[in-house]
Amino acid sequence: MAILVLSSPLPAQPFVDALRALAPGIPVWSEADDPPAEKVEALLAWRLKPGTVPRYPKLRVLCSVGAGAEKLLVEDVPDHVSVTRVVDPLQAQEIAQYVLACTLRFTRELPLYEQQQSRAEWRRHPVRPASRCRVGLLGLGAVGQAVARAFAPLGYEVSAWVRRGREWPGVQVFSGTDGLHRLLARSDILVCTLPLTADTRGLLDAATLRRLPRGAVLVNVGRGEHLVEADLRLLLDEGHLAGAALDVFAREPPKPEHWIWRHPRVLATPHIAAQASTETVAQQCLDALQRARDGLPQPHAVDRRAGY
Ligand code: OXD
Repeated sequence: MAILVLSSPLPAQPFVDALRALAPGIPVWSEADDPPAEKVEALLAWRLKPGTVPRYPKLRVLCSVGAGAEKLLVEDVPDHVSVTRVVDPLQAQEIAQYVLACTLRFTRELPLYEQQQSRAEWRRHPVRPASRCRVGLLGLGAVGQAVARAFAPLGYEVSAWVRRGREWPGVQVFSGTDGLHRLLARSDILVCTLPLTADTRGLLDAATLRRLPRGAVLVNVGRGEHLVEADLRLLLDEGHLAGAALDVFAREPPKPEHWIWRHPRVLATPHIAAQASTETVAQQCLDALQRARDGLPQPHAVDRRAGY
């Protein structure tokens, strides 16, 4: 029985090497090995096409190489196959660092000072008061919580929109449609940390973004499909939004001619806000396989109905 790595577009070899190093007794293959399908017990993958899973009749567990697993939730995954995702506290911390760095870049006017420096221009601008740097988080899961903790010492007010209302120290929490509108109206920085589900796809459209205060900034570390990219462009060009930091895109990478690469108010990064270590991914895949063999619950199971 074996593990098959289907991590495309991420290279498979680092995952294959890490799995082999941690479990020398288990055969580990990549697609290039053309493995016998009836031997595959676990798939480690980033995205799957319909028709892939039924090829492996002995499959027990489907492990995402990422924190998000929505691209594995294809219709033909049988109920007895567990779907798991990576949960890495360091990853949440890295995303919080990224969000903080992007936010401060905009709120402390670093692009402006970089332009001035290129002209050897010594000109001081007033510091934007914290009251105009209110942070609104979409989602307060492991990532949202790490982001909230990172902002706590900076004096920036933090609010969050969650599916089910709950208390969180130092964070004003909103839920429901009315709650979303209230959160948007008070978010100078809107940070999307949501999982991608049927309910959240396309949430960041013109109607939503227009509810932000004029001059707001969007930071998207959720999924590219949360954002209607053309609507973002409209709001940036109208001047309603002052900027956007995007680490995720509907198509990754965006085509070279995509406007997003060249827009002066966009910071575009190649899905690097966090990267779980290959060792962590491999270890969690091996644990998931062992638990599936032993009939134990999966601590990092994806709830297929909720979609995350
Ligand atoms: C993700 C990841 O799921 O980078 O986006 O892990």
